Amino acid sequence: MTAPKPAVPKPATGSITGTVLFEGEPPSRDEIVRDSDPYCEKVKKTTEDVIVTKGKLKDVLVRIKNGTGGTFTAPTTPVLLDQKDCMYTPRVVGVMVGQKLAVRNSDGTFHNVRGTVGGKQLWNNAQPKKAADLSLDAGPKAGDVVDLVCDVHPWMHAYAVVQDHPFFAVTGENGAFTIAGLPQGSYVLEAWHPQLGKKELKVKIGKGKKAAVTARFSYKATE
Ligand SMILES: [Cu+2]
Repeated sequence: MTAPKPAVPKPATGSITGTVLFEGEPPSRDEIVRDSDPYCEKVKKTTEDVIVTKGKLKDVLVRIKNGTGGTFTAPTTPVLLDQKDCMYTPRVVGVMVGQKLAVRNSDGTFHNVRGTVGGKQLWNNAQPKKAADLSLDAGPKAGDVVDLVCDVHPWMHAYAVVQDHPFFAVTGENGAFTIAGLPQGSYVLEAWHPQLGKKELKVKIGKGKKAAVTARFSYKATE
């Protein structure tokens, strides 16, 4: 008997490209009262809970459902979260299980970085001005969402969403996302927004022209 030849894996070329829409009147973005810290108060900022530009929704993490993409190792490069003008930039990031979060303080003031998953604390670190970047472990398992807050500046809030695969993207102001390198197959595509919640779509990556799929999510304003 001859052993079957090991399959030579072909690079996967499937992709999902799409847009996240927000229909209706977006919530107003009020100025944040930041006079508890004179450094932060110098720059005016409005709430970033729901950012809609021309009907497109920012800060949506789009991914294929965890557990359906195969086995992948995390990149050794950390995901960078900056604290600038007393806000987190970006506000929503995707991270892989085992990947590090690098948290930077670009401000001339003191922050503390506290991370929780479902109310359980992962870490709590002081970060004075000019301190080195923090290297933090992201959530221990796929599906976790790490809430990052600063107890000095209670308006600061960021979210690190944990995946077991690299097939995710976060929308910018144009609401657009692209997920590339997907093998042929059927997937559940999930969209998650910190305030507006989760939505799902079924997508099928086929061969040839059918390997490039478009998808659209739509969130609606609540009455
Ligand atoms: Cu702070």
